[in-house]
Amino acid sequence: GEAMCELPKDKSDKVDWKAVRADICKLLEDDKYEKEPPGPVLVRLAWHASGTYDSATKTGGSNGATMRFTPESTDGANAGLHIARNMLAPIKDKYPNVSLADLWIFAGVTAIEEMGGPSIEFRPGRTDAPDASTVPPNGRLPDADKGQPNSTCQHIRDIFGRMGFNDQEMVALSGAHALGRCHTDRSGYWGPWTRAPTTFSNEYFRLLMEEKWSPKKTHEGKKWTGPLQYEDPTGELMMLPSDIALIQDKEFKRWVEVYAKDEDRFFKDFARAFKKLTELGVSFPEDDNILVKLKKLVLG
Ligand code: DDH
Repeated sequence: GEAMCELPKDKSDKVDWKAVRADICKLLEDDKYEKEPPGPVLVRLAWHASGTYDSATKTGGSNGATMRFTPESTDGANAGLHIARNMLAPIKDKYPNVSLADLWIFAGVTAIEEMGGPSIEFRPGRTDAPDASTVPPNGRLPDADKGQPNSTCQHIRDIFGRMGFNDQEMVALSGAHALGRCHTDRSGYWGPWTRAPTTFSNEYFRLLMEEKWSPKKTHEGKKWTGPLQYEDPTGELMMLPSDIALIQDKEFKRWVEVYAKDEDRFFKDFARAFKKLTELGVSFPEDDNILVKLKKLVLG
């Protein structure tokens, strides 16, 4: 009968997600972080937890919360993300039925929405790997200057293609750089992309199209000795070589133009792509239920 087809209920069924959300919102507004609100780094945590996915081997991705383990925790690309993980630890303690893997993604999604971005459908169901046996190898996340000067676009396509994204999705996802900033002690780069780094908008695309970007030469009156990055004429805003690559490639630039002109379109495409990103390699109970029902239909 019907009961036999029912799968064991996930622990996340017992979670009051509204209450979890309220606690994430409290964190986002905590005066303790007045200087640098947590929203952007929480988005980056969700993205880096997910961006290790390899569609060929079906390894990596947000399931497992493997960034707790080495070598992933020490991947240079993840420098500074312990800050985001530590911020969320008390919320995990308060809601033991929430997996860390779900919490990292839910925090990112909540942060995007609270910073004025699109609503993104969130589905719980990720589980935490008990040990390091499923940790993906380091080096799967994009590098801001790999392939300079001629094959940065190839690098972007290699990395995001491996996850299963097309050009349009790659550009849409890059729009997250409306948020946050680079920290010299994390990535070696410096500065924010936009003047409103805690507001989710299409500002990143508008700045890419409208500003004149040139290699950064000085910083606070001294010679810039960091890696190649670009600055606007005021020197206050920045772009990475991988950001500039999006206006150097005809196919990428087409989408930069679309999103610079049409914020609604950007929000729609970003929401879809971010959901896809954060669900790579995750199997949800409801998907399994559909399979069980289909099998029942076919096999009787
Ligand atoms: Fe990013 N990103 N990112 N990024 N990212 C950095 C910061 C932030 C690249 C490099 C960097 C995405 C794509 C790329 C966010 C979201 C997303 C920093 C600075 C570097 C470097 C880190 C630091 O110093 O603190 C590169 C390269 C790519 C690429 O596509 C080629 C994507 C797809 C997203 C996303 O969310 C979908 C956010 C948010 C930040 C700001 C973090 C902060 O602390 O502020």
